[in-house]
Amino acid sequence: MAMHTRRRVEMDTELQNANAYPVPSGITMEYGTAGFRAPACNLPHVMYRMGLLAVMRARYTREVIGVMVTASHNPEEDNGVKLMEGMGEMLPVSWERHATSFASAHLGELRTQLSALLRDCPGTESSSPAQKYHVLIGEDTRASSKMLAQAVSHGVTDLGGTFKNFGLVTTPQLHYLVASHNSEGLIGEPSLDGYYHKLSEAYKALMAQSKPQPGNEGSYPLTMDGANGVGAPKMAELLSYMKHSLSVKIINNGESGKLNHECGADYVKIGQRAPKGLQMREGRIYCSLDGDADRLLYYFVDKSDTFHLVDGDKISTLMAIFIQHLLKEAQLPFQVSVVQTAYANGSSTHYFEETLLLQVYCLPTGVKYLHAKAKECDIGVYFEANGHGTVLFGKRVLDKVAEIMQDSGRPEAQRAAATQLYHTSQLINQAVGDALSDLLAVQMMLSLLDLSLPQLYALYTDLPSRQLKVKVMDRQRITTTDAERRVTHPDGLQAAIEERVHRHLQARAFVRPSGTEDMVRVYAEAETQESADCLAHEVALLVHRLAGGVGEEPRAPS
Ligand code: NG1
Ligand code: ZN
Repeated sequence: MAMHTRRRVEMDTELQNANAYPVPSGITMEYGTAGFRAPACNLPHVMYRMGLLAVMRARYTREVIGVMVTASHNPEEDNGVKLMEGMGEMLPVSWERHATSFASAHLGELRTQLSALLRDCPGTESSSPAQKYHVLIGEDTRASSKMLAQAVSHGVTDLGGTFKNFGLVTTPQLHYLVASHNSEGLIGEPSLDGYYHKLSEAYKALMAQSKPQPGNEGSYPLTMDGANGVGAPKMAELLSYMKHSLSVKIINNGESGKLNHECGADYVKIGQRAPKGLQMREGRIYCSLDGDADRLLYYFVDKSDTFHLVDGDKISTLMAIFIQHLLKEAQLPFQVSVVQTAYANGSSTHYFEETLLLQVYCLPTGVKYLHAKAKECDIGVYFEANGHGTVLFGKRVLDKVAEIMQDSGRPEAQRAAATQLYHTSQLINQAVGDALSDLLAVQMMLSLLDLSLPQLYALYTDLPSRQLKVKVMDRQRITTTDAERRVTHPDGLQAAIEERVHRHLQARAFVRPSGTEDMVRVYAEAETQESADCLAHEVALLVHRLAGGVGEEPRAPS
């Protein structure tokens, strides 16, 4: 049987569509922080090859695999692809290198690589005729997504796999679909209806347990910026399941504006400003999604019209406080841990450690790292400052929660708190950061804690920060250590950064190559905005000078 399978992939006829997807000359790509991302015109061959790889991975894991066609917050002209599996996790790092070498393999090499993978990965070689290798495909709203999703499906069928293309879905919805398929309904029905049903029922159950606080939600009406992406129509669908338990005004819904253009979570976060055209008013609250709805940020203006951002760090603060409170009420001795990246504001880390007395971990950028760490915790709250994150509940915790819920001998308050923990674990997407699920969770937690968004914002004061980008000849020449907080190469760069940092108060700075753009990212924070801006510029200059900068030197802040 193994020999038969091996021969099949080596035969020309088995890769019927391969000739339609030649590798363009001069293009090599790496499977980065979030899969492949590039201008859409450079991607058809990558998509086809990811269809092939998805089938190989399905053979190996014996699970349904997901392939999402999206470039998230990148401009409309870009696109991208990432694979997901099992309970919705990202492709493991050990297979990212197969993805990278498949992506630029010409036809002959591709066959050789497929054969090598069949040979080297136990499991990929054996196949029973009854075993179906099934791939779920999702697309975002980009004009190129349909054609690219079709290229994925050609790769799938060329290796004898079957697929279902769900068309327009958010990235987290595809994660849910993959996880629910693989768990045979245990986490919910494997359909969009199942997704909406699960979220809306959990939300309603939690809100039903809240003491009536008339006017709470009404006094903070929510406006959601959909980034002109897939999150807008999907939020509208979710609202139709909410039966008036939540009302959200959706703007930038994609009917006229361009995807991620002057709107969306990335625009709001980087510029610390509202999406273009939005007139903010005191007393209202606002949030922004990114292009594939896995990031969420909130914001508001105060009396003097000053803009305030409630970023991923503050959202994790809310979630940690809420869960810590419920654990206490439920008399459960479990630990809440917080997982961050180096981009987390220093004040948030301080608040978690010193005020909430929680364990904080710092991991390299990329939710796959954060997710893996959070999974090791009793309850792991992880958010990137940019608004991508979720809360994971360990099995030990959920088992104990179930036990208390069912034990009628326990005090009512303890059982109520355990029930709320259970519904919270159902509301928050356990596979991946999910803007729609996070939005419901934030609304619910603010309401149940009787906390306003400005009150959440005021729990601690962010240190002023600045992010810049520097173009260099080869960004991979910069290597880092200590969760990306220190540079190890080129020589001298780290010492020079430290020397600049010491000139500022409460300062910190680091640089790392982006995994999604051909840029080096610079981050600085300090006691004042002026100081953070100045430090970021100084460090950007160092990168340009010591790490092969391209074009003009970064300009000083005006
Ligand atoms: P890169 O380009 O590697 O910095 C960005 C974000 C990540 C993550 C990925 C995937 C920052 C600083 N970086 O990665 O956190 O969200 O995109 O979308 O926000
Ligand atoms: Zn995204």
